[in-house]
Amino acid sequence: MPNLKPVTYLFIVLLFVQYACSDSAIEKQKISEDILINQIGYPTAAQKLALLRIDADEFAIKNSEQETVFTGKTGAWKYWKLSGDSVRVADFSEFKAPGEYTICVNDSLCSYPFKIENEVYNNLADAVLKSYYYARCGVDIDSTYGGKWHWKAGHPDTQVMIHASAADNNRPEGTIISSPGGWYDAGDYGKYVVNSGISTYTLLLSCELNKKFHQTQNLNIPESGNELPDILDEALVNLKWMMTMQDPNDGGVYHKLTTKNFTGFVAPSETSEQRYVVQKSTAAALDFAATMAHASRLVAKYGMDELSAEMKQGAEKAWIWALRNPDVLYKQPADVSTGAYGDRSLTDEWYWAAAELYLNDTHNRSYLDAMLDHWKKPETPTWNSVNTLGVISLLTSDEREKFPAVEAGFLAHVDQLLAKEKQAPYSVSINKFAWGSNSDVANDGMLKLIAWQLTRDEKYVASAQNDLDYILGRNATGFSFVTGFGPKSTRNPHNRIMSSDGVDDPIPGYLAGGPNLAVLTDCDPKEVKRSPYPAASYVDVECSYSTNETAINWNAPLVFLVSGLDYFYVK
Ligand code: 9MR
Repeated sequence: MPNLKPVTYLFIVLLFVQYACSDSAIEKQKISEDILINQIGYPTAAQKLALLRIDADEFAIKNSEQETVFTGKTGAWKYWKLSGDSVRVADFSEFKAPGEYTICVNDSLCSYPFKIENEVYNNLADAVLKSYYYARCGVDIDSTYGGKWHWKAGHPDTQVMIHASAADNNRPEGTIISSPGGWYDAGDYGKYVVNSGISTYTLLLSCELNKKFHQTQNLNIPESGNELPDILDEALVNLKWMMTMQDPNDGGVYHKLTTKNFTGFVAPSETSEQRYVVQKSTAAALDFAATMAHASRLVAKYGMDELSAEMKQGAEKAWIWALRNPDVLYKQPADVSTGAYGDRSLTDEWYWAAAELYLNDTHNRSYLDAMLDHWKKPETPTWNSVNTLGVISLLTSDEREKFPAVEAGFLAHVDQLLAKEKQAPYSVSINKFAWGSNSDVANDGMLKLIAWQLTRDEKYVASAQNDLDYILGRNATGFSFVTGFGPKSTRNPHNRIMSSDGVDDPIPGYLAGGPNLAVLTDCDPKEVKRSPYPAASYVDVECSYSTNETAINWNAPLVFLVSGLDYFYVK
């Protein structure tokens, strides 16, 4: 033993402690993608669950100084046949101190960092709604509002041609009409009435039911600062376009406005193909009637009486057209290959439209009769299943008391969602993975928050939190499916604007469609491998239109879910 002074010993010991406790300890810690978390974080009071695909009986929550601030035991292994893997739950709901943390197991494997704080979703809520500003058709997206994402307008849609399938005596084939504005539907440049209906309605619903949250939200869009909430300004962009899709001669509504075939991955201003309105359909008329009837009530509350009257009249005319043309299903013309949104069963559209028109005119017996004729058990909404939207409108109106059976049906569906979630190893209600599966998760979450608004039972909020956790990373793929949110989040969505804007980072706030097995060959299967399990079959590559596209009907329930949770926790 060398003869050193005590102070030198102390110095050596300190050096060792520093080495052991900091650098080497941090080096020792590896980020593990097998610790699945909500990559943005959890509100202070929320239920907080992570999932582990690692064999560990205990877990630790560590702060940014690597200090353990909470420990817990993990749950039993549970196998999910939809993801083909097993997980153990780590529940740290009890831990409520705000800050930035990781969750670690076996001393060395840690998650990505995440936050615990009350307003943890504010930026997310703004971005998911602002995605609609970036989806505006026919306007310059200016850097004042768009930041590093900006481009020149394309698709003015002032010279749109009547397609043969839409021709009649008043507007023969080739007639030119003007139908500017609105939002691009998805990763393509089309505009589709059926899908616009549910998307716009869902934003209006968030505007109404999460009113307090939206009232103070500032998105930095051109209309910000006017007397309307930004979410209503944004919804009006699409409502005004939808109004141009109604034929003033007979009240019928064109199904869609697109080119004949999908255009290439070029910027909006570089496209020049002729755009057409294609076929009037009963689904388009009914979705239009429902959305306009609903919007007419809301805009009246903001003093827009003239617009309200116009919308109400448009809704009634579309309803009458539908009564006269009850079975005009959309049939894709031979020379058109853009999206079909071809619904085959319209009971739910009839119900939704009847309910909205009834709420505008409660003395009109025919709307009530139509509702009774088309009653269907509530289910999670999709573009082709919209009866539950009518149910929600009824239950959140002054007429609620008159519809106890409707309310019971709605709550029964949501309770079933909660029962499914309890059974599911990933603590999520979804158990069928269709194209756009992430929107089904978001819509489940929306319904749960509405159930909370109706009952004030907080079990629904905890369950909605699980849906958001899933979307933000606690799922079998380990991806946060919202662009720009989360260290491992979607970066390469199937979206023509993002592909052509010259910016490497995706525009933030877009929800990717999510895992499903609908089309396994959208990318070259030799180059892009896909999981055979529905809950895991997602790839973050541009070619995967079936798992990685963005769409207005997928973001809309996410707007509701994030805004609603924010409203709940921050209120
Ligand atoms: O969301 C739609 C999905 O339910 C269908 O299975 C799929 C195929 O018809 O189409 C999806 O909608 C697409 C639309 O047709 C065109 N724009 C992009 C939409 C999202 O992929």
